[in-house]
Amino acid sequence: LSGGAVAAVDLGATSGRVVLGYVGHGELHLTDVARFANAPVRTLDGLHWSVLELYRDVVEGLAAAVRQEPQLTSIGIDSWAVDYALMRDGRMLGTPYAYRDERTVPAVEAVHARVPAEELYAMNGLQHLPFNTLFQLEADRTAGMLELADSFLLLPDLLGYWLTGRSVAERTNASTTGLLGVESGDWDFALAERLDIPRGIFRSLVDAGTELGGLAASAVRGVGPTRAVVTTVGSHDTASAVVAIPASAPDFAYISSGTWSLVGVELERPVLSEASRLAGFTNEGGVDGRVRYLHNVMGLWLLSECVRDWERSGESISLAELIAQAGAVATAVPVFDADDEIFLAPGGMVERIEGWFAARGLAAPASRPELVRSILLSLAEAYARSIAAARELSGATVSHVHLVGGGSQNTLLCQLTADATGLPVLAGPVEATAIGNVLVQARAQGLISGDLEALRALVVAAFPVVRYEPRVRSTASA
Ligand code: LFR
Repeated sequence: LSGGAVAAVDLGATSGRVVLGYVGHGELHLTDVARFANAPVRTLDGLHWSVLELYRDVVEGLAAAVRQEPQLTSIGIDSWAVDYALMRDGRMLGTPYAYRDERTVPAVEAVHARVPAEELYAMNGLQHLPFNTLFQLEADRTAGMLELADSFLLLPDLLGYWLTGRSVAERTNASTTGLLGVESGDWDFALAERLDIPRGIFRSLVDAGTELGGLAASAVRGVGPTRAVVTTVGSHDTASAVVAIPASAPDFAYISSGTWSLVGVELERPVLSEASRLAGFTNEGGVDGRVRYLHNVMGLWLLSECVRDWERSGESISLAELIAQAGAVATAVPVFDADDEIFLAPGGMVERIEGWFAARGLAAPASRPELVRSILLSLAEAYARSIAAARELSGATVSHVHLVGGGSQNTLLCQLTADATGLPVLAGPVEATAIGNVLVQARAQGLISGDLEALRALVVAAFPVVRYEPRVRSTASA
């Protein structure tokens, strides 16, 4: 084992980053090389990702990484899940849609008419989310776009293809399409056939930790000469985040808290019971064949969309100040269902939250600090519900909660989560996704070795957590 430097490209729904990771000789540290904004663009035909802009930002970030670290050995890419580009003869057909686009509303019905939700769950093990790739592909099919395509590439696979010329389907992210067999871990061609999705559009699956190769000449023109190769990682951001949970014992639940909050446990085997389906639990594919048994909670999206509303009216908002004010609220605030699908689409979030209370004849939070506190409390309660359900449905033992990602810096959210779950919350690292990305490619390149527990031991040593004790014992801990 030699030690060395790798670059993690980590793309989120609101921002992306390129990070250098130094790994080996017992060392693990990260430094930021580039950060850039990301936001969907609404055009006449819906909500899209500006993927060319993203690719340019990635290439510029990698150029900076290579300048800073000429001995860079590897590059890994992760992003949010489910979204993809349709391709033909290696060219992108049109601009990828963003998963919050509403075009899948009729597609969900059309898919369920062919394959009932119960049957789908038995095959793909996924929580029903209207934006899962199979519903998006149905929308493309009815729009006549699918028949033009010879393949589809999930976004990290698209960027990997543009960098190297090799097109594959990395398995953790493929597990979010709804077209991967939950038991087999392979494309479910029988399901695809029932949905009139042609077999030919599926690329070969590869595991996280597969070397794709060096940069294509077109990429070298932007990045500069480098010996670095592109290596697949858990290209679903949540899969990378779960790799980097600083766990030293197996009895933990996790919350990967960013735009979304992904709440659950790690399992060896999927849980496919009817109760699990009804509770909205997903069995996504993890690195090293683990199962990410979790529930999607709406997440800090609720807060960031409110902030966007306020900023739209010309105010400049300090998030830290907002949270401090919410922390100082001494009265009880009302709680809403942070899982409600009405919060999925962008825009008008303050109104939608107020509308949620109004529709039930309840009083909405009376002031802005109360609204912010209500959002965080509603999230914490949704976390507690999901953790309780995950334990019950899977039989997993849970003695503490790891909270990673952006939300781990929100001290109020962490404390409310400890209170609501009745369990100690260990917060951090904030950059879990980038760390998981770094570790998996570093292992594939022989800079480190070991199973996920060994990788997590490196995170424990390098990134101290902040511990929050529950202030009130709730029954959830019983
Ligand atoms: C988190 C995430 C979730 C996925 C959602 C949409 O960033 O990847 O895991 O359900 O985004 O892709």
